[in-house]
Amino acid sequence: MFIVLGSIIAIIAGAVIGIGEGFFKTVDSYFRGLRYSIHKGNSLKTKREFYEPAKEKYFFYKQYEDLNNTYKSATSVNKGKILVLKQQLINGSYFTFGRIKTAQFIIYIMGNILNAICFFIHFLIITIISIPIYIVYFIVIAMEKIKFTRERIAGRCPYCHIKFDIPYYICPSCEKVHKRLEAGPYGIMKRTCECGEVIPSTNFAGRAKLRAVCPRCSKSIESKETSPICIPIIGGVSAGKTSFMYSALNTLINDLAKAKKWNIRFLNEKEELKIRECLDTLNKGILPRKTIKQDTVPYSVFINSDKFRSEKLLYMYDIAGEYFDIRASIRRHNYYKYTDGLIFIIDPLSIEGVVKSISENQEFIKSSPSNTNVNDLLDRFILGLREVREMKLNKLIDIPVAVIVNKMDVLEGQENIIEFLKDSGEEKLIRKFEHNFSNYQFFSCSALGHSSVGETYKSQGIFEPVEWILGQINQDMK
Ligand SMILES: Nc1nc2c(ncn2[C@@H]2O[C@H](COP(=O)(O)OP(=O)(O)O)[C@@H](O)[C@H]2O)c(=O)[nH]1
Ligand SMILES: [Mg+2]
Ligand SMILES: [Zn+2]
Ligand SMILES: [Zn+2]
Repeated sequence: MFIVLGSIIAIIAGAVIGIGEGFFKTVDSYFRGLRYSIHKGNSLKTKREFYEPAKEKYFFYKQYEDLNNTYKSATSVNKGKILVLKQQLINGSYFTFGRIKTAQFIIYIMGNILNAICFFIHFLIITIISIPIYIVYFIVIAMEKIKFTRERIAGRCPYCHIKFDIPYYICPSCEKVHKRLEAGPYGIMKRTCECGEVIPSTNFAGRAKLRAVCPRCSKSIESKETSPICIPIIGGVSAGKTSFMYSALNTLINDLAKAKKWNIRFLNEKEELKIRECLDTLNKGILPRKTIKQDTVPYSVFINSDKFRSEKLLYMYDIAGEYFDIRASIRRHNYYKYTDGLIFIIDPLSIEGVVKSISENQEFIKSSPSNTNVNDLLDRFILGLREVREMKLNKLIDIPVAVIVNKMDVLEGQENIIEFLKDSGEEKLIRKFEHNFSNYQFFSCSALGHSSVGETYKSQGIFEPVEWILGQINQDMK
């Protein structure tokens, strides 16, 4: 009887001590959890999704990862304490039994409650600090998104022709590549590169001033986050595509820009030299050399005006005529996916109905008539374009097309180009445009104005199609 009573008293006495011990032991668990979990370095999320060579900000992802880990660690610390107590139980007295069981119970209950409370306080503190950061973050990304959409800012690689939102940017100090230089876990308006250099990470902060490369081919990208306008020039071999492009650039730089009060700026010195050389070629009366297949690097100029929302970067693609001989090679050209307008050059000297009437003419022979059948070429091109843009046959393609009949100096006295084509038996060609494009217009021009070498060029009818196509592509340019 006394033994039982003694045991009960011992257990109760143990339990009283155990309560204190339990309380005492639970107090520091959360803080130990904190110590185990909070450490420098990157969050798992950025390691998985970004992996940029930059220093991560604590208050973006990491603070919540640390919160979770702290809670988990604190729970484990409590479990550990319960286990340690269990080991003391072996061969223990009633007193020890009462003390340990109670302490374990208290740790179990109080530990969880205390952890939950600490978790909540911890959560509140980091959330109060984080909210303003997230608000700024969302405002910044929304403003950038709005700017990019409104001003139609995008990236195009002039070499491998992929499109992207922003290119890869290079740290000016250590040359490390930042693949996603945008507001995020590394900073909102700016970030610190691994090397310590602070670099802007938004358009507003001046990111576009940094050196950039194409995400796919790593070639240098100089488009500077402007609004691209891509216009390929389509037509058979010797139709006069290159001649037209030179003339179009000349007209744009010297006449159109003046008439519309646009400012023209070159991409870089190399591009300026290339374009100036073309214009020189024209003025000296040298015929353009044959375009080779490797040449599909566009000619590009920046166009700006007070009226524009943003500067535009015009890319004109002078494509070798052979590319249109096979549909598969049309399909392979990525830029058709994002083409803003098309210039389709027709050589009237390749039209059967025309050839019959003037084949004796000396000028005709000198003007290297294209020997590509323009109808077949157009069929292949339209099919290829539909394939690239994944468009059904019954839907009209909504890219504006300037259909330009070139070399009109050889065929004098033709006022109305549509009538001329009809009279030459090419009504079907007109129908093909009508049945496939929702916005097209016919023009006639003479890209060189002559066919003989040595004469300075006197182009005719270049201004109108260039003005028209730019105006159709972008309201700003009307
Ligand atoms: N008469 C005349 N001939 C032209 C004109 N434009 C181009 N040509 C002739 O067409 C040839 C091919 O021109 P090019 O621009 O190289 O054609 P591409 O193969 O389509 O790029 C030139 O060498 C000229 O002989 C033009 O306006 N008038
Ligand atoms: Mg050419
Ligand atoms: Zn590229
Ligand atoms: Zn760096």
